[in-house]
Amino acid sequence: MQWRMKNVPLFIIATLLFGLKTYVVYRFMFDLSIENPMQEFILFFNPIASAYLIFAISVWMKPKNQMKYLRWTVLLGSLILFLNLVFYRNFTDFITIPVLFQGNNAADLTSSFLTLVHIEDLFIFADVALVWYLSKQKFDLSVKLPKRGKIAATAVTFLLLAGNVVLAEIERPMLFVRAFDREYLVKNIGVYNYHLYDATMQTKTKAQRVFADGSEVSEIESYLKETSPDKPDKNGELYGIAEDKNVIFVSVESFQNFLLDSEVNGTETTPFLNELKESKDTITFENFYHQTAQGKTSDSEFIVENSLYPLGRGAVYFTHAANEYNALPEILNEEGYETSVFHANNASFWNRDVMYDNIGYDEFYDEKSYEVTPENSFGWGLEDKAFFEQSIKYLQSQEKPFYSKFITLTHHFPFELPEEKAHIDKYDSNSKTLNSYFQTARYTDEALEQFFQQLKDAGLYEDSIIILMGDHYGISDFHNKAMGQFLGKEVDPYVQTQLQRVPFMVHIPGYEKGGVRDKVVGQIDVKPTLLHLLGIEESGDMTFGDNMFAKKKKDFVALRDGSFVSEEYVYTNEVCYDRSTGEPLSEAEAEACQPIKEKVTQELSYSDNIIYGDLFRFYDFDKEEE
Ligand code: GP9
Ligand code: MN
Repeated sequence: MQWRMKNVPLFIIATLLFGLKTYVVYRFMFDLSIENPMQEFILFFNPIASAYLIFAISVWMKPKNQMKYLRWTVLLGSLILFLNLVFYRNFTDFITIPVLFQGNNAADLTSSFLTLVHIEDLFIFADVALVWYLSKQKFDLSVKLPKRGKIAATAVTFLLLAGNVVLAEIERPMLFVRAFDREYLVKNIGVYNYHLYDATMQTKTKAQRVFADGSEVSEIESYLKETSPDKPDKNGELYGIAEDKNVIFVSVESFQNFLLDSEVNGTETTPFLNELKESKDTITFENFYHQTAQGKTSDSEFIVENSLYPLGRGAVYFTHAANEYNALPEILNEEGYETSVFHANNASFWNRDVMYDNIGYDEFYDEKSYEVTPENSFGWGLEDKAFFEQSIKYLQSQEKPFYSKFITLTHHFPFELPEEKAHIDKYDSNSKTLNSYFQTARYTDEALEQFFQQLKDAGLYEDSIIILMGDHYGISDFHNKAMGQFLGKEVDPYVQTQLQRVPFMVHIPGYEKGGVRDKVVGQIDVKPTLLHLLGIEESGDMTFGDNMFAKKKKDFVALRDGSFVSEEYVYTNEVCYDRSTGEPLSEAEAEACQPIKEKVTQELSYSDNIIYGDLFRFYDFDKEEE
């Protein structure tokens, strides 16, 4: 029998047309980065899977309804794609439900809508026209299947979807839990399924919020008052030393403490940071812990900005970006600071564009603010040296005093560096990751040295304080064998916990009494510490951390998995270690860890409740102290 259009049901035609169309739009009209053949395949596969999911439902309908359903869904789907494209042209991002309801975004879009629409966008509706045309013909393109046929057609939907999910998880493990970046989501599951995902997340968050009331807030407030009695500490050490100065905060990617003072084949890894550590105008905390979880850099940002803990699952920057916070940039804005972030990556990575907006940053200099060329980029993108160099002009344009956060990128897993840019040997072990780790760390050390010089040349140095902080570990426990070889000792859970220390340095030009401090502190303490140095009194704030210079400071640093470090103990994997010797304590001695362990569990859950219930909306941060 001769093949005729009439033999192919319309839902199959629509699937093919709509799927292929979507692929072409992803590939040629969006600007998605495709890094390998697997990504290319997923990008091709997911629109077909989504299209089939949408259209195959029609087999359960009456023939007449089938046509109607196909007509309207193909139109609706195309509209969704088109609106996302328009939104993308403006924001290099995809639409999310909360963003739709954010006044400024919508206003921004309506005013520029026409300039964002291109004539070739008509292509997005070509299949719509065809499906409408075919659906109105005399010959019948509907399907009449027996029940078994309907079930089989639906089973294919699940097979395709499962295939898509499996491929996405292989390409980007934990994609659905951690989310990372909307661009990753869209590349892996397509724009339609991405909207389903977004809606599910949104509903979940909303539901938790709805059931919360303000009753728990005062309990948390009393707990915090009790555990940190010295806040604010106006007569304390260094209060207001940086009053009215600019703050340049550098979040140094994947930088662990053990890099400082380390050597590879007799060459120092971080000569600049080592020198800084020894200098009189720098205070270094050698027992400073990162407290991040799955949200990695974004978690470290969240902790620093809010002095709240990150969530155990997912990235708060993604899951609770619309909450009420009393974040550092908001406080500083009120104090007359101009606040900004510099980071040469996609604005939507970790949902930063949305979160930054909510917590009050005045500007975000993302990838689009930089000139990225093949010569000055590799791995994750723009190299740190070019990043700092190109940032200076923007920094100069800031109104003083300013608070500017820089997030470096070169020293990021997999720590790759073009050979001619490496100024230290690779380490030699069974871990390629650890071997290269020193080279990119050295590169970033050089970039920081140049940055200090550039700040001096630009006349920005004298009136600023510069804070350097490692965001989280770079070498996971997967590399413990190689790490053990490097450290010359086995990496047991105690050592593993101690490896979570990252640099924290406060550089105050002209200060003479710097040095290394051994107090146990963490990222949770950064916000109160900064406000203390700037002489900003926030008596009504709710923070889980303390000013690091306070005499009476909370006596432990809690890690997100429930481990903790106190002056005397390190507790992890249910074992209590003597912090000074690293030896596990006997059962009787280990009792000493119990009360701290309880506090840690309590604190983490209080912090979680604040985030899940959006509890700060019930709290008045400006209320007068009684
Ligand atoms: C991405 C950069 C790295 O923009 O901050 O994020 P990470 O993978 O370290 O969380
Ligand atoms: Mn990071």
